[in-house]
Amino acid sequence: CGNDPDVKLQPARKGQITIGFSQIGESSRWRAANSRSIQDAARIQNVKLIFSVAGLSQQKQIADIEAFISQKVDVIAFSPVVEAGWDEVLQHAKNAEIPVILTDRMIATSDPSLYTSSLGSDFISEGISAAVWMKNEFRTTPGPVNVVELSGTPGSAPAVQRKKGFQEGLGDANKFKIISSSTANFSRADGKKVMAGLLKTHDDIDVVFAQNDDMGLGAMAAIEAAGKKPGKDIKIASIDAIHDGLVALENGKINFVAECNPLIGPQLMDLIQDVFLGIEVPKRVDTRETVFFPENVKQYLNDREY
Ligand code: GYE
Repeated sequence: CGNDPDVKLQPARKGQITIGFSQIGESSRWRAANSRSIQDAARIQNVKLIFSVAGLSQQKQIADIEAFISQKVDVIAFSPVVEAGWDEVLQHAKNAEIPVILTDRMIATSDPSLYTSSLGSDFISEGISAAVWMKNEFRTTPGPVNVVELSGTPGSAPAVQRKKGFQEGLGDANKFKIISSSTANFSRADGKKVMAGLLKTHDDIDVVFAQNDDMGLGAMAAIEAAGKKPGKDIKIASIDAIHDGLVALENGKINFVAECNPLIGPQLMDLIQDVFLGIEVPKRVDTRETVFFPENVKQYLNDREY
């Protein structure tokens, strides 16, 4: 394969790589761990990292990426806060011949040539895992089983795809009734507020599907405040596997957690090195993750730093 005359070699670049990374915000332990992983990996690889944080604003992310283009960085990487609305700025990067790597979250575009590769979790299978757990957990319950979904940032890839995966996983198991699906913005405080409201209007909630641990932990607190037992009277499934989520799982207050791994720095740096050298990279790289139950969580808890 090495001597295929049709393979066009990119000019190999030399020297230190400069990358511009635009982070969504620093709103949670998951996100902070994600930022730290990228910063640590850059340091280890001696990559110059220009790191900006957008406070959950797409407008700010676009401005940050435009700034990276003006600074002529070698590679741009970013975690897009929402899926839609990136074509224009990515076209600017393409015109400037700066490769773009999407991390963690995906974009929706009709032109996949606007990015070189994407690296992140399979949000659809995370949603499917939660549904499969639920079908198992309630297999002897005749139903209906009343489900409340707490979803993440509207229009973001994890919110859209986890919902899709969850529905796909439930399939035609129509004893499950999603009686409410509301956003709590991936936030613990919002999860608590939204769940408290739902508990006032519904006295028959059986289970919560929280699209991340923070919202699940917020729901857990609201259920306790309403005098019910989370994990027993109302069960909870969530996604991420941050330390607090795993502790709640061990205590039986959350029943199931699908992992979404934020520690993608080393994989990102590997991709960037290849892209910089002109080595062809896969269009999609999945992060590896697992699922947790009360029975298998203990051994993982001590090592969980975020
Ligand atoms: O699940 C959530 C965070 O984009 C996958 O963002 C990430 C999600 C993660 O706010 O906790």
